[in-house]
Amino acid sequence: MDKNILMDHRDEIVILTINRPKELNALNQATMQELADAISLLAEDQKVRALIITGGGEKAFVAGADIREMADMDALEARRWSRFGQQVFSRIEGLPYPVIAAINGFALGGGCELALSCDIRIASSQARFGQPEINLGIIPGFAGTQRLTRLVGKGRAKMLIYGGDMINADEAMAIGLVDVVVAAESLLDSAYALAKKYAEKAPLALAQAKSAIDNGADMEAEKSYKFEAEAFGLCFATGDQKEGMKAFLEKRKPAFRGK
Ligand code: CO8
Repeated sequence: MDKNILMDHRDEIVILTINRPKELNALNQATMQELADAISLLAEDQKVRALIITGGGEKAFVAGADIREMADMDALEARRWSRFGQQVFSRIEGLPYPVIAAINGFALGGGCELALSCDIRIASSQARFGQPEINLGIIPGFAGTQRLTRLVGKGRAKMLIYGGDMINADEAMAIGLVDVVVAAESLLDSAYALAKKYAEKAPLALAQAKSAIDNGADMEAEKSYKFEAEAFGLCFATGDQKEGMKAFLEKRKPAFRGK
């Protein structure tokens, strides 16, 4: 069987490639299952400090869920498929370290939704974004109606979802859908440099920051401040906090150990 997900471990950073280039990396159920299995392995791996997700080949990050496979689904199958994809993407979002989408081409439908489940989106200037589901008579089903709205606001999410048009990388940057745009040839190096930078920080503190930002966003303000205070307090139960502050006072670089 072809392997549709490739994983390249480079020290403490993993580059995960969705690799069905002939189908523009469209997510069929077999690929989604492979992705789920890969994420389970990554969630268990104590050595990983950052994950980069990208697409195989020149043209696409991921051009969506596999239309050929969905064409004959009934409503129950479609709902099951939607829930499965949502759960896999939520597990990506919940990984306790930074996840960077390195968007090398088309990020459409489920591909845009995959990018939305990552912490940070770096796009090649050749990338194209969109939620074209409406053109197929459906709506985004891997949490795109929710994550896109939270990220870019209702009006812009509705324009993308109602219109089904593609936008380029600069337009995506202007609405906050991507965080950085770089030349195609430097995409992976830029993503790797960012991953490396984060990997050198205190991993437990970084995980608490991620949890506070992601969980707090859905809470009422005062509750989210309390949540932050809990996360802040937890940092003081780590050796890394002692080391970070001691190193500052001793005017040296901290040596974080993730403990
Ligand atoms: N699914 C299946 N196959 C695809 C997909 C896809 N999403 N995208 C591209 N392909 C295939 C093409 O069929 C083609 O295959 P073949 O060579 O066998 O004909 C091959 O990839 C190359 O594609 P094109 O020849 O079309 O390449 P172009 O450069 O001409 O066009 C586009 C590139 C513009 C990206 C075009 O391929 C396209 O419009 N693709 C579909 C994009 C799309 O509509 N995506 C959204 C899909 S729906 C979705 O993602 C819903 C997610 C939530 C699911 C919830 C569960 C119910």
